[in-house]
Amino acid sequence: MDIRSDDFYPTRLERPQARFDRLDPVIHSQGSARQDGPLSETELARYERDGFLVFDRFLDETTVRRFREDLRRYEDDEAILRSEGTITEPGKQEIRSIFSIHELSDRFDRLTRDPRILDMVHQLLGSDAYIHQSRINYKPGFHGKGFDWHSDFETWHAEDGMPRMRAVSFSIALTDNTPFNGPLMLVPGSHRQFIPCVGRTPEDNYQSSLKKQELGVPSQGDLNDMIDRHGIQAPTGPAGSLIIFECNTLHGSNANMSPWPRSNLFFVYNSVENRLEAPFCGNKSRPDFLGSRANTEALTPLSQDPLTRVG
Ligand code: 6CS
Ligand code: FE
Repeated sequence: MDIRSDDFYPTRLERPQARFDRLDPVIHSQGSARQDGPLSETELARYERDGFLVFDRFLDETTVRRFREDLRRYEDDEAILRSEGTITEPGKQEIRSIFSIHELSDRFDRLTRDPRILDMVHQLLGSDAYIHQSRINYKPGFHGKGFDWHSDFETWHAEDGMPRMRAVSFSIALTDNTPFNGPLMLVPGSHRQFIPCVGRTPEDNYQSSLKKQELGVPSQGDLNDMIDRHGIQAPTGPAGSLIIFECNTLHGSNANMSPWPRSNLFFVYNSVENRLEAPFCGNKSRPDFLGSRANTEALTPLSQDPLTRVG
């Protein structure tokens, strides 16, 4: 397949290619707009350096408990279990991920427009934003499988046609994340380079990749260099903690061998100036629950406290 002239990050290639420095800024707001938001200059500089930020107890216990109760209801909801956006663990009926969670639940939808979150999103992306993807990753005790090392941007670029690195993930822990239940691991500083990956993408790759990702995974040589140089961090913390990570930060997680389940909520915000194009791997677009095309209006912050309303 020929590489498109508007493809700044060629990947899924026939032959290995060297990694290269990203062509996009990490923080997109410029001039005085950089200071216009809740993140301090120290936090912004850390995000620029590491590609992620951690806030302990971002949501209080009562709020997290309500979200967790919602989760428990979804596990018994036949319609949700059967929906295309619900992914089960390989070879099992246990839930691995539920996508498009903000379209299933009013409470999650309101959280996407919480001004405390959206103000940070705007400060980082330097524009209005919309939800590109939302999901809950479950990791049941004993059975929860891991996620191999990857950059989300690599997949969103190749399989969804996200043109540039101008998106950010907000991950809120709905259970405690401990060293034992397969917490998110990140490679600090990895967001500054793009790693082209080898291998042509089959149509409907997502049907297997969401259970176990085989393509869009960097070579062991690249991973070795990057991780040797930068190390690994696995922020742990109580339920309610927030991790903000840049779309190109390498991350993964181990299986959950502990008896304690681990669930994290993810909202991915994309800049309205970075809406999806045709997938750069040349395939047809993935369904909307993975990469939103239908609903890309700029989100507006809710004025009342979005979480205290009963619903
Ligand atoms: O394919 C995707 O879009 C998803 N896959 C992974 C492993 N991480 C990000 C994203 O949810
Ligand atoms: Fe990911």
